[in-house]
Amino acid sequence: MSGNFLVLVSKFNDFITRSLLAGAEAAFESQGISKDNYKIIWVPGCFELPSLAMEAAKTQKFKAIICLGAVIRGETTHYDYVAGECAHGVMRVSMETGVPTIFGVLTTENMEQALARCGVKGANKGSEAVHSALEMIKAKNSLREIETCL
Ligand code: INI
Repeated sequence: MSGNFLVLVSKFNDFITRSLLAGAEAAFESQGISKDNYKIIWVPGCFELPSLAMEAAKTQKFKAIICLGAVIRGETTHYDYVAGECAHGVMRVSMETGVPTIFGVLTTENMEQALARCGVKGANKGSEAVHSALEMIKAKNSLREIETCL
């Protein structure tokens, strides 16, 4: 599947998010999607993912938008605000624009849990996010086909 995909990546916890991005890029490659077919933009933290995703989605120039980040619980309630707003915002982008916008964001209690989910060879939320994007594009196409038969 070719076309324009946008990958937004959070710089916060970049030790983790760089691995998520590597997983995403490997997933694109495994699906025959070359680097020409996707763009990558870094944002400061997960809190900033939805606003840029919304701006991008509104252009209707992207088949899907993949948001990658890692929110790791600290000692304050900051985690809840960042993770909650990010999840809510990403869903809002999908719902309001119709552009599949994928929540490839780890929300974990600690660094160990995050490391276990960003392995380049094992479980990798970045890789899963790309597969979710492709599935959503296919699902949308199926819906369009059904609609034309009604
Ligand atoms: N951003 C993250 O992506 N992950 C975190 O774990 C995190 N924590 O825990 O603070 C985080 N905070 C920064 C936030 O996303 C914004 O960049 C910042 O608040 C400026 O708006």
